[in-house]
This record gives sequence, structure tokens and C-alpha cells, in this order.
Amino acid sequence: MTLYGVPPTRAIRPIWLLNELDLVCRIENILPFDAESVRAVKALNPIGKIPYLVDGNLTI
Ligand SMILES: N[C@@H](CCC(=O)N[C@@H](CS)C(=O)NCC(=O)O)C(=O)O
Repeated sequence: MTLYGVPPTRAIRPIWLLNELDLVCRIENILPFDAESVRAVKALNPIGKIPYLVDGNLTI
């Protein structure tokens, strides 16, 4: 499971939830205003918003 986002932003909410559920998750730092990061986000998440969570074929 991978969470895309930057911890000191609203990404802290899913990180907190995953910690409360004792779920292990890799955090991939995404910089919201970096063009390369934005392209990488849109490749996995067409809505283009962060944070998002990828677990197998599921993207939330
Ligand atoms: N409902 C989402 C909204 C996520 C959101 O708007 N994230 C912003 C960054 S803080 C974003 O991805 N903006 C990029 C864009 O709107 O293109 C949440 O509360 O986490």
C-alpha cells in the first residue's frame, strides 16, 4: 500500500488513520507544485488530487 502526498499537509489525515489501524504503508512524497510530480500523480490518479492511496489495483 502506498500513500502519495506530503506528511505535513492534509495527507496527515490518512497517515493518522492508517497508523490507528496498524496498517503498514509506504509514503511517497509528492510535491504539489512540481511539474514532474504532478505528471506522476495524474498517471495514477486522473482526478489529480493528493493525497491518494494505492493498494493493488485500487486507487482512492
Ligand atoms: N478532498 C480532498 C481534496 C484534496 C486536494 O484538493 N488536494 C490538493 C492539494 S492540498 C490538490 O491535490 N490540488 C491539486 C489540484 O487541485 O489540481 C482532501 O480533503 O484531501
